[in-house]
Amino acid sequence: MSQKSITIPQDFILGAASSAWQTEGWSGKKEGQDSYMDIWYKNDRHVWHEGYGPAVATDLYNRYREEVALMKQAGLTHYRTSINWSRFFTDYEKGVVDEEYARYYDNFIDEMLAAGIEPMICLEHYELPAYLFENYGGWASKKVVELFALYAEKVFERYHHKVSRWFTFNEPIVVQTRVYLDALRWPYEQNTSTWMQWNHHKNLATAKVVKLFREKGYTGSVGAILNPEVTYPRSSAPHDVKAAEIYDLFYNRVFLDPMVHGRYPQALVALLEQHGVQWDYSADELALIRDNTVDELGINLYYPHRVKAPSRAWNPQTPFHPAYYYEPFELPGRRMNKSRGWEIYPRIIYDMAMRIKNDYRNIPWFIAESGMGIENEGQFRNAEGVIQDDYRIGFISEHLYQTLLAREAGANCQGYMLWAFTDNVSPMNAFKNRYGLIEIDLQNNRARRAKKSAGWYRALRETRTLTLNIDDDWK
Ligand code: BGP
Repeated sequence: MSQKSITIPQDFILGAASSAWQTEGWSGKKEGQDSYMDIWYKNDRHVWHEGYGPAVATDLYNRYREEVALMKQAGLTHYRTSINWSRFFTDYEKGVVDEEYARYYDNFIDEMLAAGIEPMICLEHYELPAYLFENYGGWASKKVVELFALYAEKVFERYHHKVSRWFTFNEPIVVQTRVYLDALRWPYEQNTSTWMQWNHHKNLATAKVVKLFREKGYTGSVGAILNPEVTYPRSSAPHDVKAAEIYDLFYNRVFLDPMVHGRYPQALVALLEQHGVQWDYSADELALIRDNTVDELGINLYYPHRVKAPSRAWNPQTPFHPAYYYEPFELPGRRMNKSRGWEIYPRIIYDMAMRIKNDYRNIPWFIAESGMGIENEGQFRNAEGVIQDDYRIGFISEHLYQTLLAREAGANCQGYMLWAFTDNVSPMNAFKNRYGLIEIDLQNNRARRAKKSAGWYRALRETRTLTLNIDDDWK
C-alpha cells in the first residue's frame, strides 16, 4: 500500500445522479399518471423490500429546495436526474403538459441553476407511462416511439434555454431484459422477439430525438446513458473468449454500436436470425439510426461481469436466451460488496475507457453512475449521529482514481457522477442498500442528514486533488 495523489482537472464534473421515480414520490400525481414502475409496484408489492417503493420515495417533490441546498453543501458541480414522462402530460397522445408537475421542474431546475449546479436531464429512467404499456405494449410499439418524440419536443421547448445536456434513456436495456428475457419482473413474460423490438425502438427513438434537437437548432447535446458491462472471459481459451464476445454483443453492443457508430453489429443480426428472433425494422429506420448518432455517452459502471463457456446442455424447449452461449463465472477470491452481491473491481473503469477510446471513436463520455449500496448503515453512526461511511469514500476514491488515470491516458472522459446523491428507492431493493452521500431517515419523516462522505466529496471539489491509499500492484 502506498499513498498517491492525482489532480482533478478544473473542468472535470464531480456530480451525483438520481432519477425522478426513485426520489419524487406520488405527491400531486393525478389519476392515469402511473409509470411502468408504479404499476409493477402496485401489482407486485410483496417483492419490494419491506414494502417501500416509489409511492413516497424520498418525497423530493416537496423537498427539492432543501435538497438543492444540500447539493451545494456537498460541492456538486452537476446533478443528473430524469423528468417523469408519465407525469409530464395529462394526455400522452396529444402532448398536453401537466402544468402543475412541470412547474415543479421549472422551480427545481431554477433552484439548481441559482445554486451554480448544472442540471443534466434524462427523458426516461424507466418512467414509461403505464397507459402506453397497457394500451400499446410499451416500447414494442412504433406509436410509442412517435409519442416519445412528441414528449421530447415539449420538454425541449420548455427547458432548452435552461438545460443543455440531455439524455434520451438511462440504461435502455434493463426493463425488457428483466421482463422479456429473464422473466424476473412483472408481468413475467419470456419473449426474446419482444426484447429485441424494445431494444430497436429505443435506438430508433434516440435517433429521432437527436434529429429533432439538431433540426430545432438548440444549443447543447443529446446523449444516452448506457450500462455496458465490462465482461471478462474466465480464461484466454477460445471457448471462454467466445462466450464473452457473444455476451458483449447481446448486452453491450446492441446499444453502443447503433448509438455511436449508427449500425447494429452484423454478428448480432446474424445470431438473432439464426435463433428465430423476429424484430420489425425498416431500411428507413436503419438510415435514421445511421444519420443521427449521439453527441456523448453517460456510462454506468458498478461491477465486472465474468463469463465462461457453457458446460450444461440447453433445454430445447427453452426459448432462445443469449445464455445459450455463456455461463456466469465467479472469480475465486474476488472482493465483494456483500450487501449488493456485486464484485468490486475498480479497473473496469479504465478498461471501459480504453474501449471507448479505441473502438468507439473516443466519443465524449463520463461516468454517469458509480457507487456502493450498503445495508444497515445505521451501525456506522458516530456519537453525533453521522454515518461514518469510510467504505464509500474508499470505493469512490478507487473508482475515481481509475477514471482520472484513464483521462491522463487520453480517454475523452468528462467526469464522475456518484450514484446517488441521497439514499433512494431501488427497483425491488427499495431502501435496503443505501447509496447516498446524504442519508434519508425513514423513521423520521425522511429527514436528510449528510454522511461523512458528503464533506469528503466537497473537499474533492475544493482541492481538486484526490489522495488515496492504493495497492501498489494497481496502476
Ligand atoms: C442502476 C440504475 C439506478 C440505480 C442503480 C443502483 O442500474 O440506473 O436507477 O438503481 O443501478 O442499483 P440497484 O438499485 O439495483 O441497487
